[in-house]
Amino acid sequence: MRLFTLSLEQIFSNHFAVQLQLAESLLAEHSLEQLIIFSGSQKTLFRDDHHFPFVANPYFRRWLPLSQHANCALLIRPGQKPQLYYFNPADLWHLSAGNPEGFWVDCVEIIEIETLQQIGSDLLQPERIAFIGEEAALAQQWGITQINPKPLLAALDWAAGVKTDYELECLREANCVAAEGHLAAAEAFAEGYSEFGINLSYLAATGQRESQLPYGNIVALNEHAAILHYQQQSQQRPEKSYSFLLDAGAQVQGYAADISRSYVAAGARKHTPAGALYAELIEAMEQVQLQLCQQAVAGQCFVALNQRCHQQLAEILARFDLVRLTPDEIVAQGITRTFMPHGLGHLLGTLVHDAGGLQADSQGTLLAPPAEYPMLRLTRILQPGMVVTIEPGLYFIEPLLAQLAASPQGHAVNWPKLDKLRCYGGIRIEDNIHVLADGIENLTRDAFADLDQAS
Ligand SMILES: [Mn+2]
Repeated sequence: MRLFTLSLEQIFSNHFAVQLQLAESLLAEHSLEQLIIFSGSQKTLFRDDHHFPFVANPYFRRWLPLSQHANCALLIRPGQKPQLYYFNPADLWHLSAGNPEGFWVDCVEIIEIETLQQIGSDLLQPERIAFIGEEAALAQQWGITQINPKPLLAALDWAAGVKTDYELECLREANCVAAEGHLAAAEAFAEGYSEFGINLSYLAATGQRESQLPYGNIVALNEHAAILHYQQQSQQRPEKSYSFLLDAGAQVQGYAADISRSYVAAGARKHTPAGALYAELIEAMEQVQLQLCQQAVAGQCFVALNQRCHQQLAEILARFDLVRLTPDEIVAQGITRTFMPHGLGHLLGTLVHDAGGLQADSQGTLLAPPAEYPMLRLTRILQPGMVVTIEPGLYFIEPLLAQLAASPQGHAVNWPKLDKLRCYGGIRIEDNIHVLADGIENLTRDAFADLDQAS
């Protein structure tokens, strides 16, 4: 596994200073004295005493690498060192939070607490404090009225689109961890494992528990690959193996990787025309994906890039004789949307679908996606320092194919050919791209290349 190449203390303290400067200027702008960011509280199941897995909220994770720490609060007081209320009560049942230690501790003044009341009683002039977190009732108990003020969140979401060096390093490392998992999963697929078994191989290779993943792994064999967010993991090995789609990430210091790969089963590829065709489609989609990645440079409008993706998808549909129209006609008639109903990509950070992707400005003006592509999660112009996913797809989704068949465009589809692909489900290839002023850094391909060199 790759280690951080820069001193973490150094790049973290720079990152922290950037967050602090932004927060202080926003407080001044909004006539607020202080800002408190709460990590979150543990949630229990209804009428049960078991907890759901805890994950600190994404705003808190942007400040401190304490994803697993509930009931902590960061208090920003302009001109002074931020205070961290570090929840660390004696607990007979659970492992305690432990001594605060690591590369981040020097950036904050740490106050260890055993109850949350200790925070409330410390707060002066709560009416001049803004609270960020899910626990509105708690903030109200503390006398705070400015809870998750929209203009403040919009400004923070907007700024979070551009990553600091520390964040980039976390995202690189998350890609390295996820890439190891992807290689192990591909091997497990080749050996005929079930979805469940493939997922276990992935978790073991990445050293993550399921609750530490940034999102539930999508481990889809055969026709399951047509379900965009397929959430089950069958323990049955399918009778016949056609294809495998894996959309799985990793989390490092609270930052997410989000990687997808598609594979054809070796037997299907060798012995059936549909398998060979599906393999060629993966190859064609990979070429499209790589081209789109190269175009994710600063100044590029992501809506236009999404449009280009549909144009290229239409070329594939025409070239492989799946739709008997010209590429322009295929796009104009909306047919590509049947085969790729999701957007080309999204911002990536402490959230897998990072906030702020649909903002026109730091005030939070909505920049809605075009009506034809309502699922597009990113409409901004790309800037240096952004990290985005590029994830074109080509799926054979039963309900959408049924709609297409029943529509006037249905006659243009080469159904006999397409029908043979249904059991393959679909294709998605997804990399994480760091946008540069004059090019890109492909965090995902670099991570795979590192592993390749190491082996
Ligand atoms: Mn994604």
